[in-house]
Amino acid sequence: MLRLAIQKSGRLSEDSLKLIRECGISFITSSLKLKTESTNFPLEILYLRDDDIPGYVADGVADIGIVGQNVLVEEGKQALTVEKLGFSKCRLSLAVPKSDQYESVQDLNGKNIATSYPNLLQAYLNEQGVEAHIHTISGSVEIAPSIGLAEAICDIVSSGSTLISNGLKEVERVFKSEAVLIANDTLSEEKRRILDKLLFRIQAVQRAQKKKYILLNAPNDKLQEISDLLPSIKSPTILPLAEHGWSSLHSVVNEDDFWEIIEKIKDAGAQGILVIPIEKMIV
Ligand code: PRT
Ligand code: ZN
Repeated sequence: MLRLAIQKSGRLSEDSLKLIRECGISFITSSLKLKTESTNFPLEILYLRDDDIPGYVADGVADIGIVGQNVLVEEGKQALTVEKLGFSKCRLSLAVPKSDQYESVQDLNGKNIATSYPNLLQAYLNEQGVEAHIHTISGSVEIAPSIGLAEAICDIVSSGSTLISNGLKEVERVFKSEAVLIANDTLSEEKRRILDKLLFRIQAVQRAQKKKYILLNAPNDKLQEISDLLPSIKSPTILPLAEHGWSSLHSVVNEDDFWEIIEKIKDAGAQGILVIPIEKMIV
């Protein structure tokens, strides 16, 4: 059985559980439980504080874990990153009071900076050749300038609204992060095989999330033009409609190109366009 550590409650929890469920892995959750076993896959889930996950994986208490790259790098524990998971995207940024004059990172020389990420911040300051005083605090970092604890902060930013509501402006991006699947670097062969199975499913789920299935009707003389606009896995599926001279065309499109493609195929004569989410995609 493979042991997976995920965050018990916080910003990573819901998406971590959702991903495991989308992989067809069933388990019973309870807010009181600290671990559960899957009923249909050799997986045990441990629920932990996110900060503890890299250490548990490095020590082999858990075999794999889901954690933000910010926490993984900050903790500096030995663990392999096996897959980027694409959720909980955020950045670690430096911010100063909105009214401050700020030209470059050199302005932070000799300043006090409050953060919960001293290691990531120190590495960045070293790289930039800046000497500043780092004050490590565990939370409410954004209020540090207004209470006189520091002139600048270094904290996680997502939408940026927390900075704005605290009268701060983002001035430098220190680190980009998203959730990743990590693994202990000395897994047994049997556990590695289970991890490979899990990874195969995760990749199928992730591939599907970026794609949409598209169905449309078109007159036969427009099919070639429309097909050329639709980059599909191999080539689009074309089925004749009951109405003479018309066909139904099925294909897969990238979510990113989606609106641009829709406009073009409409202009080319496509009608009755349906766009459907894909649950899993095996290639
Ligand atoms: O209790 P536990 O220790 O497990 O959880 P935690 O409180 O330490 O972490 P949690 O649940 O807040 O975050 C878990 C992970 O989610 C982080 O390590 C990041 O990898 C990721 N993540 C993504 C975020 C955010 N987005 C985020 N916006 N982590 C924190 N924030 C906070 C940030 O600290 C700031 O206070 O949200 C605020 C900024 O958000 P915006 O949208 O206003 O910019
Ligand atoms: Zn934490």
